[in-house]
Amino acid sequence: MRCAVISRKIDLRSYYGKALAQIADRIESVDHPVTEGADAVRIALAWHPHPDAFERYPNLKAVCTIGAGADNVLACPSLPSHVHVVRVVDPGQAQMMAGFVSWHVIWHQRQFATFMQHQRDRIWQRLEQRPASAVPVGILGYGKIGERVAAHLAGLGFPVKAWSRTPKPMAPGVRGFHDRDGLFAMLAETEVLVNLLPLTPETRNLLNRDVFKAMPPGGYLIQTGRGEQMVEADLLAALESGQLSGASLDVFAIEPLPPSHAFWHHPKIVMTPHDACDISADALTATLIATAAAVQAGEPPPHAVDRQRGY
Ligand code: NDP
Ligand code: OXD
Repeated sequence: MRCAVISRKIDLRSYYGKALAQIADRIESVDHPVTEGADAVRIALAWHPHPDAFERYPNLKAVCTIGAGADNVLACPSLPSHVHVVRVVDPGQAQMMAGFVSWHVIWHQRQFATFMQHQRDRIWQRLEQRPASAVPVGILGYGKIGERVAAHLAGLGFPVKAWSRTPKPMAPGVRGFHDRDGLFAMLAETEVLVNLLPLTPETRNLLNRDVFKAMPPGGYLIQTGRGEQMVEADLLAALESGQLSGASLDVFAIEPLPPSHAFWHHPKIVMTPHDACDISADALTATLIATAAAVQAGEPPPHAVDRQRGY
C-alpha cells in the first residue's frame, strides 16, 4: 500500500526513515508532494501537514500521526471529512511521560530551583523538605497517558487527582473528577497541576487566570498538553503575583518558541522543546501496518480518533 509522508515542520524521514524502510515490503512510503501515482496513495503519515496537502490524494482513506495528539492533522483544512485520523497509542511513550512529569513534580517538591541558585551563589544551606504526601497533584486528562502518569505519581506517594470529560473508574490512590464544577473542586486541592489534555475547542485557553486563581497560592504548573491550551499572559501574571511559584513548559503556542519570547529567560520557568516523550519506531510501524490492514479490509483502523469529539 502506498503512503504519503507529509510534514511542513519536521523531517519525518530523518526521524523514521529506518522504521519506514523496515516495512517497505508492505508499505511503500513516498514523500509529499507525490507527483506520480498520487491516485495510488491510500494512507498518509503526517505531522503538521501543509494546508492543501490532502487535495493531492483523491483515494486517501486514513492519516496516521506520529504522536498521541492528532490536533494538527485534524486542523488541516484539506483533510476530507471521510478520512480516518489515527493516533499512536504507545505504552512506552506514556511511561516516558510519567518519568518526565515525576521529575518536574519532584523538582518543585524538593526545591531544586533554589538549590541550583544556591550552588551558583556558593551557599551551603539545607532547606526544609516536605514528603510527597504533602504535595497534592492534579492531572488534567485521564487518558492513555494521564492514567499512566497518575499511577506513577501515586506510587511515589503523591496524593493524585485527575480530571476527565466523562466519569471514569480510577486506579488505586487516584481520585477522579469531571465537568466544570469537578475541575474547580480539584483545583482547590491541587498544588501541582499537570496538563495532559488533547487540544479541542473545549480545552483551548483552558489554562487561564481563573484556573490559576482557583489553586492555592504558590502552586506549580507542568504544561505537557498543547501550547494553545494556555493563555501565556495569564501565566506570566500568575508567576509575577506569586499565585504560581513556577512552571515547567514543554509545549508552546508557537513552536519553535521565538528567540525574543519572555519565557526563555524567565527565572521561574523551566523549558523543554516539546520533548517530554517520544513514540518508539516500533509503535509507529505497528500503527501503520494496522492502519493499512484495516484500510485494505474496508474497516475503521484501530486508534482512529473520534472526529466529532476532536480526540
Ligand atoms: P487520550 O485521548 O487517551 O486521553 C485524553 C483525556 O483527556 C481523556 O481522559 C479525556 O476524557 C480528557 N479530555 C478530553 N477533553 C476533555 C475536556 N473537554 N474536559 C475534560 N477532560 C477532557 O490522550 P492521551 O492521554 O494519549 O494524550 C493526551 C494529550 O497529551 C495529547 O493529546 C497531547 O496533547 C499530549 N501529549 C503531549 C506530548 C508531549 O510531548 N508534550 C506527548 C504525548 C501527548 P475522557 O476520558 O472522558 O474521554
Ligand atoms: C504527541 C506529542 O502528541 O509528541 O505524541 O506531542
